[in-house]
Amino acid sequence: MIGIKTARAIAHSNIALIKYWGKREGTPGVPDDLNLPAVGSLSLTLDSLRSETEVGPSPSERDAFVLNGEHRGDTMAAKVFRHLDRIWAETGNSGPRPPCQVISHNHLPTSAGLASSASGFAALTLAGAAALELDASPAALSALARRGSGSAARSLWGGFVRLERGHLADGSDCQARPLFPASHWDVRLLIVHTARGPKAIGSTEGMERCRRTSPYYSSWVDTSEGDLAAAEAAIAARDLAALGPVMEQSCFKMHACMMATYPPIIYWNGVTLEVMRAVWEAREAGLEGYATSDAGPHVKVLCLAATAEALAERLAAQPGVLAVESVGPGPNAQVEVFG
Ligand code: 2P0
Repeated sequence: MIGIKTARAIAHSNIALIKYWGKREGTPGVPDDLNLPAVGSLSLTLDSLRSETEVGPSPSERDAFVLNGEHRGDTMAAKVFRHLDRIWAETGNSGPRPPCQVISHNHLPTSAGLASSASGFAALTLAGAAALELDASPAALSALARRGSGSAARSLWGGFVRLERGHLADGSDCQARPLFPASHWDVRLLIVHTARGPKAIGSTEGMERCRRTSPYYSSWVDTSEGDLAAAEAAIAARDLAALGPVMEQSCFKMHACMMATYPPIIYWNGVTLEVMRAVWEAREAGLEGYATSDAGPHVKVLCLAATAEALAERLAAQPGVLAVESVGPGPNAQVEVFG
């Protein structure tokens, strides 16, 4: 039996300013397991919201997964071990993968539209690759993280990160790259919580339903590259008034595409919409913020650090809002190997 190391990784969550939604249709002969996105995306990595994952030899003959102190044997555990199998396959080792123990802590609500899969699969990829001694570049690790979850490819780096759609059938050019570090721009993302509990429909299923049934899907895909270029230029110039409208429109195009599926997919609740209106009203009143939302009912608002406190206070006073967290740009993911 081949011995493995123990490695621990920390990866921070990210929120897409220009969204990823939809997967490329499979190429004959290429496994769907590559999880190739139909569009590129651009995100902000978040401080304080993070996953910490340790991968090491299992004390028993079987794989074991512990999430937030609880042993899991469900579909989430199956996804974790499938991802370790992918990493193992990349090492070129023959024979079965040694049984692993994965111990993970999510310092954020799991599966509530706050991107736990992004930080979770990024940390798992880094810790798994170090434990199984895969020699791979950061870009190759990003492509590997993408196979666990598309948004995870972006969580390897801090600050502003872009994931290219890529065009190669094997997905090797579908990798994220850091655009600007966290220190580039002192912005805040206000996370406005509007509900408790997990989301109603998983992203993977939602994306597939959009591709199959939404009449707006092709427009969504066709307009993404232009949004990415405009957003990247606005971030380079630290121009919030240029970034905000593109970012809001990317969000609304994605949700319009979802709503037009059959059956419809609506991740928002009434409070979500009221908060968005409150963001626009605050903007008119001189508190500049721009809204986005993901596969869940929470609203995330991008603003400058200097505006964050006053805007957060105003949004927290909105009826139905449960909490508002102010989060800054986060750092690169890190990994440490023990013995
Ligand atoms: C994003 N989302 O760009 C978009 C915006 C949600 C809305 O990436 O199927 O968990 O595992 O590749 O990454 C959420 O989907 O999806 C997501 P899979 P993932 O952040």
